[in-house]
This record gives sequence, structure tokens and C-alpha cells, in this order.
Amino acid sequence: MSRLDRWFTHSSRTLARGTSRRGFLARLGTAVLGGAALPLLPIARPARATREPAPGEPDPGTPEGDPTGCGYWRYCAIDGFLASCCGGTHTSCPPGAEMSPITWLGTCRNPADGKEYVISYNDCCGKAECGRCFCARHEDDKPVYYSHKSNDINWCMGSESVVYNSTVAVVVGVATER
Ligand code: ABN
Repeated sequence: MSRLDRWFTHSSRTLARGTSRRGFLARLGTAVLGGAALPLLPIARPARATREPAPGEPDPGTPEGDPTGCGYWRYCAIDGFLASCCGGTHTSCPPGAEMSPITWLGTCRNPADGKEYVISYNDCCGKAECGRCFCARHEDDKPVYYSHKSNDINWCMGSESVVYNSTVAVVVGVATER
């Protein structure tokens, strides 16, 4: 056999091996199985983004948000120091302070269920001003000369002591109309 014949024989055998039905099926099988296994491989996922929620936006960690932050949904019409930063919670006054029986009412939307709630902003009285977490949001609030429509009032005036400390935000019902 001439050199040229040998080269042709070798080339055609190599080509035939590479294009056999079995070879094709083997490569197809590798592609299918390899593709199916891809989602099982470990993938680097970015760490959870951590940023301060915008006012009114729920905290990603809790469905309703953070009651120590001014953006918390119940504070949409508050004006005062947050009791939750002053030794109390968003619904209870700090120890030694008395909750005012006269309050300012607001209507805020709970982002967790999309419903509007009537919120009572009771002042905590009889203890020196807290001075932490001042929060003034004015949804539906009017200037102080409309005293019955302003949140800038010391509601401790109706309590045993007029000394203002902080404010809580208590849900008193579901709002049926705005
Ligand atoms: N309701 C909060 C508050 C207290 C004192 C003065 C203004 C507003």
C-alpha cells in the first residue's frame, strides 16, 4: 500500500469512528445527563442585600417592619419620641410613665395585609422627656391652629402629670372609610 493509500485509509477510519451512530448516541447521552446535573452544582449566590427600609416600607426581616424605626407603618401620623426606643414598646409606655387617656387618632395602611387601621397615638406621661427616636410624620395631620386635627399637641394635659415622655401607637380598629 502506498503512503497515500495508508493516509486515506487511516483518515476514513478515524472519520467513520467519529461519526458512528454509537458515538453520536454516546455524546448525546453525555450532553443530556450533564445538562440535567448542572442545577445540582454549587452556585455562589450573592449575600442578602442589607439596607435601611424606606419610610413605610416593611423591614425585610419582619412582615410589618421595625417598631423602633420612624418608617414603621403605624407611625404614619405620629409626632413624638418613640416609646419603643425609650424603655417601652410601640404599644406600652416605658416603666414609670403613664399612658394618656386622651389621644390623637390616625389612619395607616399595614403593608403586611394592605388594610387601613385606626391608630391611637397615646402620649406617655409623668417622666422626663425621652429625647430618643423623635419621629414626626404627618399623614392627614393639620397645622396646630386646627387643634382637633393636629398631632402636635401634648396629650398629657389630660393626665395626672403634664410632663411628656414619649408616644405609643396602638391599633384600635380597622378603618372602614378614609
Ligand atoms: N403628642 C406629642 C407631643 C407632646 C408634646 C408636645 C407636642 C407633641
